[in-house]
Amino acid sequence: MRRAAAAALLVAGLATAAPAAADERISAQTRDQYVNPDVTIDQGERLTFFNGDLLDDHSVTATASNAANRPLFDSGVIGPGQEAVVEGAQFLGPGRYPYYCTLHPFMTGSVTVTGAGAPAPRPADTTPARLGVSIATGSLTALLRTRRLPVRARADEAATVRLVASARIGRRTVTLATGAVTLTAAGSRATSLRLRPAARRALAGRRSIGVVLTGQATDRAGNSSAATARRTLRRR
Ligand SMILES: [Cu+2]
Repeated sequence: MRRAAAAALLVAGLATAAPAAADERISAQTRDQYVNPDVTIDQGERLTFFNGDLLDDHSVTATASNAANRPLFDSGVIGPGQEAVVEGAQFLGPGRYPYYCTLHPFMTGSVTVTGAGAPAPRPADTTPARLGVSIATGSLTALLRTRRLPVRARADEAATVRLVASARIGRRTVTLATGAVTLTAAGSRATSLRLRPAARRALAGRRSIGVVLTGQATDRAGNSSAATARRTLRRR
């Protein structure tokens, strides 16, 4: 008796946790309008976009972007009579998410996600950030005066970038400066690395040096990638 009751509770629990079975569909019609712009889905539910407008292409594209600067969900541009999955909607948590048509920004709507169901598990991110680094000065004089090396790092997703600048002086490779920058989203960020005192002494009397800047990025999933920049710094 008690066991049966527990089993019944378990079944009830599974029923509420399981993703909703029903699909939801946004449709467009002639001309340049969504038939049902405001739709409601449960978490994990599949959302599709049917373009019933015989005269134009349209999309369903989230206004908000993710950390990689891509729309939270997007059907892509769909031709007349075609239907496509609104990719990304299955990952959304509860809330209201405005969207628009990338070809006709006056076409707008919203996807409301209820607290029911569960978001689809995201596929593991195994792609490292595309990283670029650069040295933002060519002046050895300025480096010695400010004791800072201005540099820039850019990546196509959020990442922490560790930076090491070194130079070959005589037969030795001298570490000039180290540091790190955090990119909270795709983009570019400038910083300056403090020149080590030992490096400053090693540079005294030099007319020019070849600086190598190495960046190592780690994205939010732990994937790493590297980039290198070289620049000759001269006395000015
Ligand atoms: Cu459109």
